Amino acid sequence: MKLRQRIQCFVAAAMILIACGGAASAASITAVEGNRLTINEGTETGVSEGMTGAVITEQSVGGSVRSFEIARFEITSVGRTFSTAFLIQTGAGWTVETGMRVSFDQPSAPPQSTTATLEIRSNVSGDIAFLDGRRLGPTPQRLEVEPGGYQVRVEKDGCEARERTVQLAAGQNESVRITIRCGPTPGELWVDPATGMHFRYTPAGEFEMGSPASEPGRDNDERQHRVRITRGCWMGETEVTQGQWKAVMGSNPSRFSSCGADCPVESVSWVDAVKYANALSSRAGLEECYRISGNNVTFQGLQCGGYRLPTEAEWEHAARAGGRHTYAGSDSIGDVAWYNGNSGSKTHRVGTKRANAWGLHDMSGNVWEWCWDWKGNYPNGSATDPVGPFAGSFRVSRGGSWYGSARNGRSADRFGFAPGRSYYYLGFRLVRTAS
Ligand SMILES: [Ca+2]
Ligand SMILES: [Ca+2]
Repeated sequence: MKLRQRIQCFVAAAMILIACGGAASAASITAVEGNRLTINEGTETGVSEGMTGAVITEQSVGGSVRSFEIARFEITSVGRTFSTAFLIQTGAGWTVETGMRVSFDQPSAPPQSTTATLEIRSNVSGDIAFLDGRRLGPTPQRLEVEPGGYQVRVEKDGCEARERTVQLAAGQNESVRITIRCGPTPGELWVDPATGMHFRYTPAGEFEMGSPASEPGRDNDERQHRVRITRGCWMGETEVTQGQWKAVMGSNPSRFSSCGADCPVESVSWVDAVKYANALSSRAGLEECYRISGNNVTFQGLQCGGYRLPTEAEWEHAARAGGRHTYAGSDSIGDVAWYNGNSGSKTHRVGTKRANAWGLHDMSGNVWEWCWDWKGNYPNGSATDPVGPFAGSFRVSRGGSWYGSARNGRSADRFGFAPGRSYYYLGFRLVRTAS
């Protein structure tokens, strides 16, 4: 039994020699001097200092040749040829001689890595990677971690965050690529195929609604407070034009009809405006956002997929477009607005003043714009998707007009008109919740 074990050991050792690149049969002792051996193999065999092995001899046993280990050695130095110090073990009466073969024990495995390497990639730039909720920074990320299970998460504003679980073993080198789906980029253009009207993407986000106490010309109904808008929207690139109104409603109520089809429609009441929104939704095959019964209008809510008036908060969020300018896109009103200082007492073609950062024109000036909300006081504290009070006397209007002063063109300014009335400096723009 003991014999068989030794033979098996030799066979295993011979295979290692081959794996090391040397020929097993050629590894034999070329010189014996005291307790030092010289073996006819050099560094190219893959042997190295510290390795151990055995001296082998062969003997005929019962008609077949068998190998026996007769002594052990440890390699103390390696040269072109190398010497070994060997441990004399001659219990079986063997003497180590030149020509005897040697075998090597399985070389000790290279030191095992106790950590794993994790690489995190994604399909977008400007994102943030998290590992078990810990913020790492933008991808790609490469880090050494303890073996175990991890939650990898990638987030980006305007995108659906995604996460994945990875299981890592010691020494593992794992690359995780997370694909996140992003919505349109802020300011991206969408053209309604049914009407040809232009809309710009306004992303979900938080902003300071209202004006700082230091803002010249502010009114006391502009208390600054934090507002969160949870839905991205398609906001009209301009005010609704006379041409767009006439195409749907068949007539043109505008005082400044001689200004032309590209000038904003005005002299439309709030009730007219919501009727137009419903008519346009119907034409585009979208859900109608208002139930209209006489002057009684019920809003289907911000999840409605059709055209509607922006809420006052959506309007100001879009006007500010992530910035802090006094007017929509500038601190100098003449850059972005037709107001009483430059209008020549009339409306102007839409889109002839500079757009704000989200591609929206005439948010300040040209015509006031109806919003959904009843005019009321801002809430105490922050708000999420506010839609204004349940009831009131005036519907909010925003942005000032050709007729109004610069202070009415401020992004924070608020005004209100009775919903059944119409004025030649008051129009609107439409918005649609992005799906
Ligand atoms: Ca305007
Ligand atoms: Ca005001």
